[in-house]
Amino acid sequence: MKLLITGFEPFGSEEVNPSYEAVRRLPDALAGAELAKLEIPTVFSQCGPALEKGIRTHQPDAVLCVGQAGGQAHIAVERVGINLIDARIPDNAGVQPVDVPVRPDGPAAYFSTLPVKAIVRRIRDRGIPCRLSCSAGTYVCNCLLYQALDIAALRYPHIRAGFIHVPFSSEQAAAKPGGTPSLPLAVITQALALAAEAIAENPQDIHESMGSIY
Ligand code: PCA
Repeated sequence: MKLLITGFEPFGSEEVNPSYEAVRRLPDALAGAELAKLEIPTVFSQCGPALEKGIRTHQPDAVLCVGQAGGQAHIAVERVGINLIDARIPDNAGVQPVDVPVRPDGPAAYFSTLPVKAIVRRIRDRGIPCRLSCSAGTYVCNCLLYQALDIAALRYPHIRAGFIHVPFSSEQAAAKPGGTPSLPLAVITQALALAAEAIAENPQDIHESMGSIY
């Protein structure tokens, strides 16, 4: 199985993005999966085309996009991408769209087609905090998740796709106020490797309760 795994370039006031820092530290192959890695611009108009170019180049069986969710203390496996952009800050091209669709006339939302619960279970079983999430927000990460699923639905129906948000790395948080949630970069990298293995091993998702009431 070939997995295209992507991380984002730094954005906002950050000098690194732990998503790509972890992605680029992954091996080129691990249990059952060959990995192709790609850095994606944190730009609304460029992220989808950059991903589709990577799909054309690498012809993967599955796509896992990864982004930074500063302020969270856990790995978040995203379940849904929505057709909405509402940017809190400008993207790296200086553009800040508010209340516009990712694709006009596109469906309201897509569910991740990765085995999201199998990924959560595998990461948690190794003692790394991880949760299933029902919202990837309304910034560039959700925009990329939506487009990954849209591209797959329209042009690459055999490709499974989805998204994981990771916290600040501890190395990055060291320069921030005390108490800023983070995980060491090595742990984030290990979590992504476990996610890749879960994707390779689970053509179908597992079924166990992971819902939330908020
Ligand atoms: N995180 C942002 C965009 C790029 C990234 O790494 C987000 O959560 O939307």
